[in-house]
Amino acid sequence: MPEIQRTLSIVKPDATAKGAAGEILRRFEVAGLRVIALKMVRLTEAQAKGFYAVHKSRPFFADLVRFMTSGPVVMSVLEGPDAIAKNRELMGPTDSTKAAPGTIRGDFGTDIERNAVHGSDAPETARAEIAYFFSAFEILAPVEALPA
Ligand code: FUP
Repeated sequence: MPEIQRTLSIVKPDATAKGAAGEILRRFEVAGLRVIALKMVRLTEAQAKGFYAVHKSRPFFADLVRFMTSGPVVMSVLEGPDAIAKNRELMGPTDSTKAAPGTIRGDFGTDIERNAVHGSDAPETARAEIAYFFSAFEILAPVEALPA
């Protein structure tokens, strides 16, 4: 039985600039991932630095923060069976130049930095990343639990 998981997705500034946010969310929904929280924001430098803190000593960090704050992003919480792996399968590999056509990064990314989307890589990081950007009040209860 697949585990029902939640994962954080970010449509990055390169993809929102291309007008691809709707198509990317559609791909999640078609694949059985339910959008249970959603917002469009422009990250501040502090928010982007905090989100990518694990990479702060890497040579690409400053560029990555500049890119992630260069325009709006569409952030969502996705829920569904094996949502973390499913999302990463839909995204394709980190380096867009190595991503197959039909994957989100293959279709909308440019390179390893401008790679269209972020997706959490494990249950613990998913929990931390969701809590970093969403309050509990912004995340919907399972639809099945809502009154008719
Ligand atoms: P991913 O889990 O696929 O998002 O990839 P990583 O956690 O390895 O990297 C996080 C982000 O750092 C990538 F989305 C893009 C950026 N990055 C670079 O810009 N250059 C690199 O060489 C590696 C990663």
